[in-house]
Amino acid sequence: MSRTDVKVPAIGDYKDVPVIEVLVKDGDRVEKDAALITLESEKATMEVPAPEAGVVRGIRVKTGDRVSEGTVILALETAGAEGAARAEGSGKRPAPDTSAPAAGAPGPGGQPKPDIGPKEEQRPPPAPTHARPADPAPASSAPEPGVPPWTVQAGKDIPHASPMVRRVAREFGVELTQVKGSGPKGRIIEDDVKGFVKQSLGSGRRDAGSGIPSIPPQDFSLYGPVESKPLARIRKISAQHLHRAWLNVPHVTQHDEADITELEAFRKAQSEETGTKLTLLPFILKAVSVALKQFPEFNSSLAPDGESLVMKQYCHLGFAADTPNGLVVPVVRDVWGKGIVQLANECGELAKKARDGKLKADEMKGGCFSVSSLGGIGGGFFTPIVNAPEVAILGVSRAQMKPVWDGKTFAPRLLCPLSLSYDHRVIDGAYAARFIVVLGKLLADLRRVAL
Ligand code: CAO
Repeated sequence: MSRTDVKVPAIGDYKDVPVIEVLVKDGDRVEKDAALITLESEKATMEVPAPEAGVVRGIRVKTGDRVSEGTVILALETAGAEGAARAEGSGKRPAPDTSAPAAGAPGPGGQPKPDIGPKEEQRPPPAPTHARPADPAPASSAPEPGVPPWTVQAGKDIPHASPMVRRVAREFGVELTQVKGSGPKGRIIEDDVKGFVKQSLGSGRRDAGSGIPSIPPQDFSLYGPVESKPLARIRKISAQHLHRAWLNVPHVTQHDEADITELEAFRKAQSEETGTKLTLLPFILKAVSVALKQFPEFNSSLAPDGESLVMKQYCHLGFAADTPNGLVVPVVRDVWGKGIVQLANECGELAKKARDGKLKADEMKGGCFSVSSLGGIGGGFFTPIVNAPEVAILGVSRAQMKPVWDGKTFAPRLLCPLSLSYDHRVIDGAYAARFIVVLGKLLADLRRVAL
């Protein structure tokens, strides 16, 4: 057994660098190159590695102490020459030579190594970890004279955290750019990571560890005045729901235009005759319900194990309603059994309740298929997000009068843009195209609804 003092290796021109973490304690057995302490200069953090395997004896530094090149940080009890010989004799691999290459020879990462004194003091250079967020990105990876290689890492967007905290974050699958640091100068400490994990679990967030690269937070106030506006509860709920659907459902959107010239004339005439304000929406719902009967896979949901379809023997249709607090989707029940006037009345009541914030949870449940109508507002085709576990949604945009070739001449026709998004796991493109063609025919000639 022999005892070796482990000293801070060459760290360029830096002096009095603070120790921010002591990663070992007396009696710990460490492997060669295991991190012993973490130092932090103004520009970067780095770990001082164990020069060889051994047992930690007599730690001489604590967090907050300042060290420079040559400061003894601890003693390491090692097997020494005797132990190495024994290891060799017993067939075990002896510890590799830890002496550093000659001054000027490339070190790890191809960087020239600074001269670090007498041979017995030569150690592998401190493990580079990360540059501080405020570091300007260097123009090249070559170190400036007098600057140790580890300070030259690019890293403008790399969060400020010690290697140990990074390890903890890696273990939990936490993206450090998402974590707010509470340590000195905004450094992320272990408790920040743990707090983030707790919060993520509590809020049902899935971005930690989901494998989806997160968007690094930005300080927008750097570019102009900003203010914070809390999200309404409905918006937060629908955001989660939409995000979940977007991530789970492989979407395809099929567009088409339905000729609603006759339907529009009928709608206006019936509004007058019945005294009920009939918008396009109830007609769309009715036509969709008939198309769903012909294409029952659109009226299904994928079983959670993905092995079968749940075919629904009923037809409840949701429609997206724009409210001051965000998007809600009330559901009209049993559309197969209802006429246009009844559907118009129910849509009107549900839309009013939605705007007044009086919809009950039950009135938004059980939908088989949804319609998102932006026709009252304007705009062309769009790509609605499937309201999972439903398998499709129809987007309806504002109808416009357009010239249509009828074989002899161009005739003015009122064309309504339709955008059908569907879950490609359940519905094939050809099936979807047939559905939208049939829907177009139903809307073009409402008599087909009665067939
Ligand atoms: N083309 C032409 N005109 C249309 C039309 C279309 N596709 N759709 C509606 N219109 C007309 C209506 O007929 C009505 O005209 P009149 O007053 O002359 O009769 C006018 O536009 C207003 O209709 P409306 O949109 O208020 O009524 P609606 O029954 O068609 O729609 C509702 C009700 C609740 C769907 C709607 O108010 C709404 O909230 N739409 C927004 C849905 C939404 O936000 N979707 C996005 C979800 S994804 O982010």
